[in-house]
Amino acid sequence: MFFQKDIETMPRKKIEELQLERLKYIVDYCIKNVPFYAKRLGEAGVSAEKIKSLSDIQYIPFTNKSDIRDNYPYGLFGAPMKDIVRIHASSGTTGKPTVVGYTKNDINNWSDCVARLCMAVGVTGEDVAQISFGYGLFTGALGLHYGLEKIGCAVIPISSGNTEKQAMILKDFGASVLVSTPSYAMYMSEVAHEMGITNDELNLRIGLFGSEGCTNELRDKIEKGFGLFSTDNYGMSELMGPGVSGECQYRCGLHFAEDHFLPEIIDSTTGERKGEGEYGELVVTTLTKEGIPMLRYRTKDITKLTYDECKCGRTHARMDKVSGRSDDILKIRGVNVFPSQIESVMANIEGISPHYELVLTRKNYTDYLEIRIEITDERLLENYKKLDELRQMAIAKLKTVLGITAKVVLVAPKTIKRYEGKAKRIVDLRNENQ
Ligand code: DLL
Repeated sequence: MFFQKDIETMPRKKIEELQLERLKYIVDYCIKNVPFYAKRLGEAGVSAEKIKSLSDIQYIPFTNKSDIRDNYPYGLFGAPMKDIVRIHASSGTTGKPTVVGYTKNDINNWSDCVARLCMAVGVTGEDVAQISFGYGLFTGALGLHYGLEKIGCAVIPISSGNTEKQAMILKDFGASVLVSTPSYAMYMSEVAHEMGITNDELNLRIGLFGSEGCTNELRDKIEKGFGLFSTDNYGMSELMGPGVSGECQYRCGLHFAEDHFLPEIIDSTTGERKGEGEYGELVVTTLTKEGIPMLRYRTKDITKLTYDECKCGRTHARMDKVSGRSDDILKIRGVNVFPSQIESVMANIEGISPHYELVLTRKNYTDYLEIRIEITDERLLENYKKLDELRQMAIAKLKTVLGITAKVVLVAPKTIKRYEGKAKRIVDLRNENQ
């Protein structure tokens, strides 16, 4: 199903013409309305007139998160406060948050983009959607909320937290769509089953999961746990929030909203542009945003792009699931390891749950990785031989995939911390152990 079929299935050539026109417009808009960009683009010798083709984007300097922080809170806004109707911010773990603003047009475009990804997996106006993302400065909840309302869904704005109540409402209100992070959906299904709620008593059919990575293996477990079909959707506050890209029912890549965003892939070390199908850091230019336009924003997320038409008929570029963040790669004894690789290995071992934590330590200038992971059956703790066999098997499988030996610690069920939003799975103690 489509929300804006003409746009979503636009021939490639037309998309590129539209993007070129909008790229020129946004460069001009930035120069006229954001002093930071006027200076930067002036120094780089870039103006709208100089952009003759989409590849001329390479002459525009990158924008980094630090540029937004340095201009805290409103310095990069492109519209006066009288035209701003919403402010969000990303929860910076260190220092000040990254603040973003939206005009009425931005909110309208944002809800269109979200409505597209909801309809792409079959959400209709008959659905009842429980939004279990945290409402507030985080863009996840309100982003999905406006998009779902736009297609006529009945929205339950429960926010995150109080998981037993979430499970009760899920059942009593007959929610057919669940919106949350995948890790919270996993946790919620465990709690619901502990409360004696069976999938037959639920009306769930679709999960709209996003805001953090999720391997296909973990996705399968959540789908079985709740008896639903789910898609992954991607976004970030600096670009808009959710709605930047999302899967359709075929789940072969996340469709980019290319009429609003121009994606590129670069080598995160050299900044060189990479070709179709090559992995690298995603860089995005917003083509229509007025509140806080972004030119070549470095997302730090690692993925690749393809421009083939999808089986569903959509023609916009598709990005692969995010495999990690360029600043998230764990470099262990010289080997690059993505947490998602560890999750995939673990999910295929019988007897091990999807709840894990990666603890990094350093001794004598050497890095060590410890994987703490829950077993599914508590009784195994009394059978040392079996427990050790399971542990050895996990170590061997990890070694084959990662190329390094990790320490595996099997812990009792329900001892690893659960999260109601994005899960924090990495505990990095390396600087403390130095
Ligand atoms: O997480 C926006 C969002 C909300 C997207 C709800 C989808 C659903 P931020 O809090 O600014 O915004 O975090 C952005 O989260 O750079 C990625 O590293 C990560 N991320 C977001 N979606 C995905 C995803 C929202 N589907 C950062 N897969 C991004 C993997 C994701 N990582």
